[in-house]
Amino acid sequence: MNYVQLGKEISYVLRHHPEKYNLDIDNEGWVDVGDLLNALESRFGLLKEEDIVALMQQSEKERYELKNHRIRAYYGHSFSKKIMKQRNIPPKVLYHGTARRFVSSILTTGLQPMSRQYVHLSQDVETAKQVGMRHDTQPVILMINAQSAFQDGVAFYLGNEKVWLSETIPPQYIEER
Ligand code: HQG
Repeated sequence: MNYVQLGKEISYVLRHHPEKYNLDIDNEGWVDVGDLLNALESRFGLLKEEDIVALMQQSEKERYELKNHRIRAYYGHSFSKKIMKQRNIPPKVLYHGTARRFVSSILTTGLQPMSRQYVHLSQDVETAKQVGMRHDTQPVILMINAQSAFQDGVAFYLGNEKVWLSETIPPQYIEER
C-alpha cells in the first residue's frame, strides 16, 4: 500500500475537495469512512478501515481524527463552507514558521488564513520550523502573543496537539523571534 499517496488524496478530499467524490461532509468536517473508502477504491483498490488506522499510525503528523466510523481532518481546510472548530483558550505564546519573503507583509497586515479557513499556529518552535521549511530553506519563526490576542477577542481553536488554529492575528501580537 502506498500510504504517502493515499494520505495525500485523503487530505485533498477532506481538506479541499470532498465534492470530487460526491462526499457528504458535515459542519465539523466529518465524513463516513465507508463512503470515503468506496470513493478511493477506483484509484487505490479495495480499502478497509484498518488501512486508514495503519496510515495514521505511520504518519509523522496527527492529521485525521477517526471515531465511530467517521473521519475528519484536524486542520488545513480550504473549501468555502467553514468548518466549525472548538474554541479554546490558547497557551500564552504560539509560534508560526514562515518564509523570509512573507515577513514584511505579515508584520503589516497580520497573519492571514490566506487560502485556508484558519491561520495555522504551532505549539512549539520545532514544529513551527518544520512548517516554515515548507516555504523557505531558512524559515523565520514568529512569536504570537496568543494570550493578549485572545484577551482582546481573537478566537483560537483546537487543531491537534501541536497545531492551533485562529482567526487573523493582527500585527501588534506578532514579533520576530
Ligand atoms: C503566509 C501543513 C503574506 C503564512 C503545515 C504561510 C501546517 C502571509 C502562507 C499547515 C500572510 C500560507 C498550514 C500575509 C500569512 N502576507 N503571507 N499577511 N499571512 N501568510 O501552507 O501555516 O503537512 O496555507 O506565513 O504543517 O504554512 O499539510 O499555511 O507561510 O500545519 O498536514 O501564507 O499545513 O500541514 O501557507 O501551513 P499555508 P501554513 P500538513
